[in-house]
Amino acid sequence: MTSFASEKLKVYYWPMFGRAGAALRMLEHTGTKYEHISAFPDIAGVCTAFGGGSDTFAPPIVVDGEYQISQSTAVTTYVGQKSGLGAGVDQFKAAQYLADIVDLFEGGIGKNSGAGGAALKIYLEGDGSGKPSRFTKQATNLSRGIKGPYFFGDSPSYVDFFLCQHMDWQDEMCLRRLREEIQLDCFGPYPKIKAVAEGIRNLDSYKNYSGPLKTCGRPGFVKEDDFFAAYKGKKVRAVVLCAGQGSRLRPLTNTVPKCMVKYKGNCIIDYILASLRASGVEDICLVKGYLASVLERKDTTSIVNKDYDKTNMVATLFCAEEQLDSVDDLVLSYSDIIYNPKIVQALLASNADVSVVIDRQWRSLWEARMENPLTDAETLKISEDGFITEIGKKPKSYDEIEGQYIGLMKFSAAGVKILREHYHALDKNAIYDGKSYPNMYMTTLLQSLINSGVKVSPVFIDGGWTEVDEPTDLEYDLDVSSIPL
Ligand SMILES: N[C@@H](CCC(=O)N[C@@H](CS)C(=O)NCC(=O)O)C(=O)O
Repeated sequence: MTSFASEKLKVYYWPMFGRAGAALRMLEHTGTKYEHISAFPDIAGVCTAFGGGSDTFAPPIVVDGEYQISQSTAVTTYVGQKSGLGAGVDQFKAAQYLADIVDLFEGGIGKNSGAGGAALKIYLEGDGSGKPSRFTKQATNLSRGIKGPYFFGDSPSYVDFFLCQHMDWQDEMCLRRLREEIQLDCFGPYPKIKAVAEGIRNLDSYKNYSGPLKTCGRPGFVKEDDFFAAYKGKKVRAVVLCAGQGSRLRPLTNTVPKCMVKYKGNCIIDYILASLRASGVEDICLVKGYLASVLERKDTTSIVNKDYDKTNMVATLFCAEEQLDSVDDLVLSYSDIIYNPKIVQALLASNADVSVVIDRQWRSLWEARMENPLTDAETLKISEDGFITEIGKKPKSYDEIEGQYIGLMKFSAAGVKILREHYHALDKNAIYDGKSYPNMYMTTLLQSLINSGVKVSPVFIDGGWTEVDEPTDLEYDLDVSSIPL
């Protein structure tokens, strides 16, 4: 039995459940007639916030005959009590729980997630001091109020609908992705709270709702990849491309892959691992190919490019595609280069979506390694606003070389997504700089990204690295003393 003043209640709210979720769900559940008014001029007329002349500030607003009420807590109480969902409810405790729910979901999760993934992490998990987080205290408190299965016992009340409204909203904003991608189920330790939301979601009125409303009408509200990356603390993973045969280094590569050739007494790969780890990059995946079983390194993961003899760098990278999620940043490294930790740190410090290490002092290294540097060097041009416009072509003169690509780069979590989508959208039958799709060079892919409008940022270095292509490269004297092997 309902006791509304009017035949048909008016609910003024945007075209979504949002903060009107509890009221709308209760009206659906009790079969009460209502009109959902969501055109802006109509909403504005009842909202002081938008110029209206009443004492109700912002949506949701319920109009029941002469009576007009706002604030989602008050609206929920009004609709709940008048629609019969206040039976057995201690109204004073209910007022407390509604405020507690707002404090936890809007003040806690909402406000902190608005400040970014890092702020939400501290709110949910604590500041690392070992003291319980604010969320822990609030959720413990809220949970204690629930008799079970619902707040006031066996049947759902308006407080339960209100909790579910908030749970639905925050699930959509961020909690679902935290559970799925970061395995963080923040309400896991509070089964009573989860049971309330589940109980409401299992009601026929909720399950069978077929109207147009979604929890959140605007996708722009929902947290994006960078938020989750910030939550994870910008974890960086590295993929090292180790599939190559290194034919020019034979016989040194007859029994080991190229990255295991020794430079100053140590395998090239061990310099790479040491520089990455010294810079805090622990999660390292080696993509192996030629003599895969010979390359074993502790605390690394690996994947094998079985077609290593028929494919090139890009195809090798995409063998590790399962490593390329859109949460972690990715450092991508060739395995025939040796670089010091400072170079990795400069790369990590870049905030760009795509960052490529560029050596401005490349010429002295090339001059030491070969007779005519121009024959082996590649073009690199930078725009006035500081982005790479051209990379990896055959240069006609030194003017076309503003630095040299070294085979080390970083993609932000968003950059990884851009890279993957771009690569998969390319025509697999086309020829790229004279190469088939599986044989595409990394610089060709970077150029293709640039051509499609993606900003590729140089991270300039001045030496501190070398490359091993020919046996004579092993004679070059790089100072490796800062690489902690
Ligand atoms: N505390 C109020 C907040 C109301 C509110 O923020 N409404 C939003 C839509 S969900 C709005 O349109 N606000 C407009 C404004 O504050 O200017 C409640 O819970 O009802």
